[in-house]
Amino acid sequence: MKNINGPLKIGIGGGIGTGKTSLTEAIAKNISKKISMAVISNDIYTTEDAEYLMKAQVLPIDRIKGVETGGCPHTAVRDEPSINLLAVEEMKKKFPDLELLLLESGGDNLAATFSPELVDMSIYMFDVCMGQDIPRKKSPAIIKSDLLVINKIDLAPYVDVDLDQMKKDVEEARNGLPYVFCDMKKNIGIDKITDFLISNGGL
Ligand SMILES: Nc1nc2c(ncn2[C@@H]2O[C@H](COP(=O)(O)OP(=O)(O)OP(=O)(O)O)[C@@H](O)[C@H]2O)c(=O)[nH]1
Ligand SMILES: [Mg+2]
Repeated sequence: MKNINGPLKIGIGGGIGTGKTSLTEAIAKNISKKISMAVISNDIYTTEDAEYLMKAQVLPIDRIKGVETGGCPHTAVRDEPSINLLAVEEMKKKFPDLELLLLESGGDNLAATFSPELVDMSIYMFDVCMGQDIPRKKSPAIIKSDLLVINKIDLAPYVDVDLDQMKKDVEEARNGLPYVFCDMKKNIGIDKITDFLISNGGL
């Protein structure tokens, strides 16, 4: 039984609008037929992202839960994650066979990380529109997340980002840890992310 220790819990964090919900949607489309999964999506005052995922019909409605954090996104996933821990327990109870649980944080800053009490591994996202120098600025999320996703590579020419240079800077910041350059609109990089979850998360 794959979920002998409960579902693999993956945190997806990153800047506002970088593509966290798009990634959640893509992962669900890619593997939800083979793997029992659910999503917990954080927003500050609404359940907008959860509603988006429900409308997109990527998973049955009862496998998607919106959490209204009401404050700084990182508080609810790092400093005081009780609201999310409750949501995790609720999903585990509803779906005892659950193998994968994705927890999307609200959009946040470069220091956003997840409490190890809440997730087993974390994915951090930034997008090329945030600027050429983002990987050089480093930060706990860029350096230490289990997987770094650099999204919206399709937009690099429009925001004067040199992807070859960005790759060199990412390599240096990650110091051997994995990363993936993605274009969610064209589904580029998604397979590498799901492969990472399957091989490193034991799915
Ligand atoms: N061009 C381009 N647009 C993208 C890509 N990925 C996501 N988007 C668009 O970027 C916008 C924000 O994407 P979301 O997935 O909602 O981002 P998010 O990180 O969940 O946003 P918040 O939860 O509000 O912080 C949407 O309009 C997406 O369609 C990409 O690879 N390329
Ligand atoms: Mg979102």
